[in-house]
Amino acid sequence: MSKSSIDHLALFGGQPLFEQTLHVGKPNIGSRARLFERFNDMLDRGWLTNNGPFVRELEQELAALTGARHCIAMCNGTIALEIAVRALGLSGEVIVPSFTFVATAHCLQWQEVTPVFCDIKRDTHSLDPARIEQLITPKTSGIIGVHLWGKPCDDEGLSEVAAKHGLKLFYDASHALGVSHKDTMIGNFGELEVFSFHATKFVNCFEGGAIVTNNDELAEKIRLMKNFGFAGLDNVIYLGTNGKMSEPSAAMGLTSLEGMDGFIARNRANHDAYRNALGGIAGIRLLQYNEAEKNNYQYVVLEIDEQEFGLDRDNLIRVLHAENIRARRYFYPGVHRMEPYRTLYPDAGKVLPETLRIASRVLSLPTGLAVDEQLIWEICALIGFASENHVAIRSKSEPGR
Ligand code: T4K
Repeated sequence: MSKSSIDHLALFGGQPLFEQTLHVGKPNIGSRARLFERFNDMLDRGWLTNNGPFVRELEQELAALTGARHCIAMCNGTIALEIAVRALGLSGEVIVPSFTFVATAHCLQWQEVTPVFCDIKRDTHSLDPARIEQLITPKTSGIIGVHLWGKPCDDEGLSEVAAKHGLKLFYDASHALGVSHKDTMIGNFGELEVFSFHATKFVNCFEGGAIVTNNDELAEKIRLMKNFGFAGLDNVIYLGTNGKMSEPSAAMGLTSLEGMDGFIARNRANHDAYRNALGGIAGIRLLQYNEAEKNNYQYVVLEIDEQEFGLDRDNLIRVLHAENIRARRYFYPGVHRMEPYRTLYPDAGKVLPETLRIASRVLSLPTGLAVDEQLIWEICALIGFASENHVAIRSKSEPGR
């Protein structure tokens, strides 16, 4: 159903465009038959966790996919980040973006290491190496870059600053499975890289994560740390935790990986469809991927310029949500404006102008198997309609403005 008058908008009492809610990240299941086959194998074997055969197979598959020497599967991406911080011996202060999922900072603060928030680049939404040096103090021990939206960080720039100041550098690659940078797969940059396989990631383990590294010694240490520090049956040699991935999670991960090429093809087709359908609408920038590299296209990210579009991002979100399109304001408002950071570091925002600008403009749209070209045209037609009718929408939703 298309809208020909603003009274047809669900925001003003009209019928929603979609009966069923469209989410940004509906899980990709892959082949149910293969998944249940794996569950049956697992139950027959009676081996449910603790470095089981599915976990080992998943680790091999991920190492092969990334080309890295070691992959250690974990119960989720957040624990993997915490273990990475611990294994690298980070302490004092670590430089991170504020424009990321909160876990990137929590993995530090949880261990009483101070996250120092650094601004990002306008074009990539990832750490700006040029702004790092001014934040370095004698307490700084490392940098965590985030390949946000699956767009690789400026590794050259970050490595240079890290090397110059003797800092450890690693990456939160939660969004970047299957992505390459300068023809090298993500998984091979920094000291190590961390993936997340949460249900909403395009390859998922229900809950899951992994650390990938080319450093043999580090890999050994991480393996021990995620298993309480056990080096043998009765022999604990490190302070460790329980970061193990279970067999059902690995079974899901293997099944999901088998479907990966298909998921990427669909995400890519969706991204192309959004680009075509949004092309004529002023004030919208669709974040692009570098077509010379491998991408997973798992996020469709828009920046809304209020002046040109007519509505600000939050007003557009209200229109979309009413029509059952659950667009998200990832990663608003920026981690430095969430607790405990806003209380602990109230001045952090002073050096984050780009973060504040982007956080007020960004929105993610539904993609994956839940949408197709037809749905995308309908979503984009609605966005175009909202822009064309911005004056009426604003006066009806904010009388007096
Ligand atoms: N670093 C970065 C950069 C990250 O993005 C993340 C996680 C991490 C670290 C930490 O990794 P993990 O410890 O999570 O492995 C979601 C995910 O929970 C989170 O994993 C992810 N990033 C973040 C970007 O997104 P929410 O708060 O958006 O989740 P939720 O429950 O609102 O789900 C999103 C949409 O998906 C909803 O509209 C509903 C739909 N959905 C969700 C689930 C769980 C489904 O349709 N089915 C489902 O099973 O955080």
